[in-house]
Amino acid sequence: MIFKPAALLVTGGAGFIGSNFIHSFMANNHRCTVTNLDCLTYAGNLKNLTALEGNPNYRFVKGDIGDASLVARLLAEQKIDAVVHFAAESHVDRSITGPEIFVRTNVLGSQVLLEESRKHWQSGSVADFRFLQISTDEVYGSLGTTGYFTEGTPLAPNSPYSASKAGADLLVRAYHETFGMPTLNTRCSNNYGPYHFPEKLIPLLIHNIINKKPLPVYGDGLNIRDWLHVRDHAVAIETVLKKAAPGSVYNIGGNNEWKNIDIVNLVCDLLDERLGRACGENRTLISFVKDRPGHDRRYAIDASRLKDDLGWGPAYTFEQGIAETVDWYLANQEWVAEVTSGAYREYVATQYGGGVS
Ligand code: NAD
Ligand code: TDX
Repeated sequence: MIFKPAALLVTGGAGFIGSNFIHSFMANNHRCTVTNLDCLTYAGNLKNLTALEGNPNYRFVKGDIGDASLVARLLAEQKIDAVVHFAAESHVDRSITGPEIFVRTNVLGSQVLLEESRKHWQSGSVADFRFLQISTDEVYGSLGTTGYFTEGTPLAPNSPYSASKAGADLLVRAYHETFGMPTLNTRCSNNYGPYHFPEKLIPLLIHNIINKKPLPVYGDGLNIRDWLHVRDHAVAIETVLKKAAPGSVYNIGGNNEWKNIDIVNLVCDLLDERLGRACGENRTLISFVKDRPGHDRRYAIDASRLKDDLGWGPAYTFEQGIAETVDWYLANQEWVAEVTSGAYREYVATQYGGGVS
């Protein structure tokens, strides 16, 4: 049976994947309202959502997922029947230099959201309900040269980031097992595409190449990531939300493994052509640097359950998706410049009276 939500609470919708999801979901679901709860950390950018300003079905609320009374009020007032939970600290390198906020947001914040959702669902004020936890393949740890992560792979996170995401996943599981709460959990591979914060590999490469800055490659550059276009991820989330049985876990991935150094070379070569530079010029910017501590060697997702059960598959080929992404960043250099200069924070301040943390 298809679940048709009427009122979504999206957390972290001003970030990279959350904002892409809101655009995609609202384009496909004209009758559903979307409340976007985001506290606007450095990674939250309302410029990602300017196209929705004035849309009567969309509402932005600046607030923290750890604020129980705010969450309870939104769930009740908006008659929320589905929570799609993206809000998180998401950068592995930051979790190594400052793990505390990762536990606070990703574990404790998720627990508050779960607990308030449980009370709201048990109050019976909505006919049906789903809580969808957006997780990551990183909770499974690292692979050797062969094999894939399946939904049955034991959780073995290696970074404070992935440990905090695994903590939230286990709480989601516990709320389903203990209270029978209709939870869902998706674990996706690395995303790329528009609105990606330029601390992450692909947008960092594009930005640095344009500005002829060094391209830091960690370790030997032979770590492998499995890349998926963010819009394919958005459609997969919508599919799971509507079609998956409560309590289920789904991997999401595009069967698209790349060694980091091959991605770096590819983006260099695409931009040689786009920027009219000599063939091979951008590759001279590559700089091998000290490795990330605990750097997972390889991720590879087996997403066959999602395809077999719910019929989802990626629409983008990587060649098309990466070329479009490079072109998006070239066409939106103002967005990148505002992020790197910090000017996007001023835009937030003009909307919220300077009360930006
Ligand atoms: P992001 O860092 O771009 O965005 C995170 C958003 O959450 C920001 O808008 C931020 O302001 C908001 N936020 C942070 N703490 C909050 C709090 N306490 N209350 C309310 N809002 C808060 O992250 P992203 O890359 O879009 O990732 C979104 C989700 O998807 C995360 O849960 C992440 O673990 C997961 N994920 C990401 C990837 C990827 O490749 N980026 C892959 C798989 C899963
Ligand atoms: O400057 C860099 N140089 C480099 O070699 C950066 C930023 C990264 N890397 C490497 C580390 C990784 O092997 O590139 C790979 C990708 O790095 P990130 O973009 O930082 O992503 P990753 O650590 O793989 O995690 C991402 O995918 C899974 C997201 O940030 C997570 O939120 C998601 O859960």
